[in-house]
Amino acid sequence: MNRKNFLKLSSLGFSSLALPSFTKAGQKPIVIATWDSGMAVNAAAWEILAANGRSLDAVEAGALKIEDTIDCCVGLGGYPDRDGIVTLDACIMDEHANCGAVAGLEQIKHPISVARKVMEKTPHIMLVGNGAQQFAVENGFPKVSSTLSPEATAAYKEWLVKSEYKPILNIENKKQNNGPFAPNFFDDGSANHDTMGLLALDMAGNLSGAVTTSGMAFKIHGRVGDSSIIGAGLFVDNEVGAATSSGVGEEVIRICGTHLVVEFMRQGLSPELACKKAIERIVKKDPEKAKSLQVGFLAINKKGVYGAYSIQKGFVFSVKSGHENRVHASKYLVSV
Ligand code: SD4
Repeated sequence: MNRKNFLKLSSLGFSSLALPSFTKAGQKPIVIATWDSGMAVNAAAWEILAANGRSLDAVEAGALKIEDTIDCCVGLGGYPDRDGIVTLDACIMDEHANCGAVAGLEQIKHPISVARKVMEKTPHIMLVGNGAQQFAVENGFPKVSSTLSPEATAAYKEWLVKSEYKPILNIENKKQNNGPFAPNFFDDGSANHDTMGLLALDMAGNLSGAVTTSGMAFKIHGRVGDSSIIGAGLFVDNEVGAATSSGVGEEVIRICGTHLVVEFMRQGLSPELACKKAIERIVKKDPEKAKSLQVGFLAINKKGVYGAYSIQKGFVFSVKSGHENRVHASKYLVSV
C-alpha cells in the first residue's frame, strides 16, 4: 500500500488494521523517550514495534540499548555516588499494570531486564541493593567489575575537589551541546542529572514504559530517586496513557508525578497539559526553590498523542513513529 492510499484508509478510520497509523490525532505504533539520546533508544524499540511486536519488549530493548553505552547517566558507565560507587535504578510496567523495579543495584549491566524478571518471576515489585544483586545473579545476570568508566573517573575526581552535592540543571544538554539537537542552556559545570525514560504504544494499542538510570551523580550512597518508583518515575494505565519523568527525583516523588500526569489525562487533559499541571504542582510548592530545579514530564495517551512539560527551558525528548523521527523541545514554565 502506498502512503497516499494508506493515509486515505487511516482517515477513514481503518487504523485498527494491524498497520501503522498516523492521523493527526495520534500515531500508532509510536515510541517516545526522554532527551536526545532517546533517538538511539527509540530506534532499538522501533525494530520491535514495526514488526508488530509488544510495547513491553520494545521499551526493554530501548533501555538495553542505552545501558550498553558509556553514558554519564545510565548503566554501569554512569557517574557514581559520592562514595565512588555506581548504583542503578530501573523500572518497567506493562499494559496489565504488571510492574517490576530495582534500586541501588551494583555491578549488573542491565537493570531493566532485572526489573522485568522481578515483575515476571516474583510476587514482588521492587528489590533493592544487595538483595536485588543476589536475585540478578541467581537469574543469570553476571556480576561485572565495579571499575568506573574513564569519563566517570574524571568527573568524580573533579567533584571530589569540592564534594558539593548540588543538582545542576540539564546536564544532558551540557554534555551534548555540540550535537545537532543542542538547545542553548545552562552551562554551569559539574554533572548531576540524566535518565532514560521511554514509553511505547504498539500496533495492538497497548502501552508500556521503562526507565533506567544511574540516578543523581554523587548522591549519598543508598539514595533512591524517582526512576525506579512506580507512580513517580513511571506510570502506565492502559485505559488512559503513560508518563515518565526526568530531573530532580525528590521533587517528582513528592507529588507522585507520573501517576498524577496519568490521572490528569484520565480527566480529559491532553498529555502536554497534564504534564504542565504536574509541573505547576511542583513549582507551586516552592516557587523560589523551583528556579534552580529541573523536572520534565513526558506523556502519551491511548491514541498515541504525546506531550511534555518541564520547569525550565532545556528538557528535550525524542519521538519515533511511522510518521516522524525527531527531537522536540519541551515547553517550560519558568524562565530563570
Ligand atoms: C533521579 N530522576 O535519580 C533521576 C535523575 C534524572 O535527569 O532524571 N535526571 O532523581
